[in-house]
Amino acid sequence: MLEAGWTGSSTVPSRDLYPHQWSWDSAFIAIGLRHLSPLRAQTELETLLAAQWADGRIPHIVFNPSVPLDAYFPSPDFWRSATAGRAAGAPRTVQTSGIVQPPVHALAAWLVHLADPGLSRARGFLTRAYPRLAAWHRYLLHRRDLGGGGLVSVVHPWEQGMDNSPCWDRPLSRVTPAPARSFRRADLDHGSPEDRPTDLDYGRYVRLAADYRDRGYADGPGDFMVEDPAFNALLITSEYALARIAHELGAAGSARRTRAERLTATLVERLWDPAAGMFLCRDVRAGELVPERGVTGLVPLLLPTLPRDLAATLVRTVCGPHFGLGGSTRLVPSYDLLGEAFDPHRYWRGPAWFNTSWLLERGLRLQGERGRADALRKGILHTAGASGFAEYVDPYTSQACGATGFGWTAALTLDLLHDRAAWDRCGVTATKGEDRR
Ligand code: 9WN
Repeated sequence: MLEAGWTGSSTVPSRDLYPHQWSWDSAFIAIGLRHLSPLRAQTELETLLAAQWADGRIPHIVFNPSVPLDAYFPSPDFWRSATAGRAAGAPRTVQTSGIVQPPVHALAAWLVHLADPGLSRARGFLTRAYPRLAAWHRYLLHRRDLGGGGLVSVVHPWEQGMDNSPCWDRPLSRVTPAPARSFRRADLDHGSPEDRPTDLDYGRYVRLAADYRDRGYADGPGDFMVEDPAFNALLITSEYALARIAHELGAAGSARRTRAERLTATLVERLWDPAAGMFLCRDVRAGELVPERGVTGLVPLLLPTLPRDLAATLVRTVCGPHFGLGGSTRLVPSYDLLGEAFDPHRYWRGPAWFNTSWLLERGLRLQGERGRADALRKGILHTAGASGFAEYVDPYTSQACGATGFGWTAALTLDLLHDRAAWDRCGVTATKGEDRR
């Protein structure tokens, strides 16, 4: 899979459905690839970083010029990065989208470095990556704090990566859909319509992206602005990784660690919902939390300075009736099993994904939940193989959905197979001692 998806400089998530380079896919793929070829894992991240915009953003897609325009929508001629993105500093030599995806990259870079520090030092991998990763975090923290409360907002559901989650339904309902005749979806050529987002949702995605493009990709208040728990938790995890990278390069990392701790406190302050027993998304435009339980709200389990009582509550929630882990489900569903919008097959509205389950396996382990982490690890390994390394699965039956031979499913399986203690040793999530409050 990882061989078949390798283009010579990066890996496609799926040859049919997603024939270009995707940002957070590449980070997850590099995390697995480092066990096969540290050089390829470094190259994967370097290719993505080479497409960074001058304002610091890392685009969510880097287009492969040899793939026909109609193979994926929205294609380069929709985003028009080189012209519409000129003021924001889009690269001239490569075509990209103009939105972003979750910042898993510094974490990936640190893990890739640890796989072969000698090679990494000889190639100057971290020396070259560090300024770009730092600029990426600066972009998010300075240009994307649209709510003014210290957290990053996403401006499109595709930015958060869980595109069709019911968490977006409310904020998306304010967006006027682009007319169906104004675009042609390519995803339905490969995926079953019952598994994919509806035409109405697609119309809204297109409208949001076109409006952003027509504003020259300038950041400011818009129709869709959401503070998302997973996006921000991954930024915090990557900030810890950047602290490690800075230290490796002989610089001080303590300011980054302090920032990561401060961001954790802000995340709790702005997104924790005691009644739900988990984190929720904040609809910045409406100034309120979205009352939907998505897997995104469990991802802060990854944070080492999460207060102990909140971590314990999150563990109860993931194993309780809303997510069923260890009871009715073996992998973590993307959305509330009891939610009105739950659908076991439709994109991000119920099925289980392997990247989020991998993140929660790491989070459970970090929080000292070894038995639960071991069981989830087993569930991921078994289901990945049995489903043909599916893109996602029915959370009850593990029936394969979407693409098979999917990039991050293969890569993260490899990572779990390789060394379950590697994460514990990587130091990204090391705590300052026993007191984590
Ligand atoms: C839009 C590539 C990407 C993943 C996302 C997943 C899906 C794209 C789509 O595929 O999104 O970016 O066309 O649906 O939701 O998480 O990065 O695998």
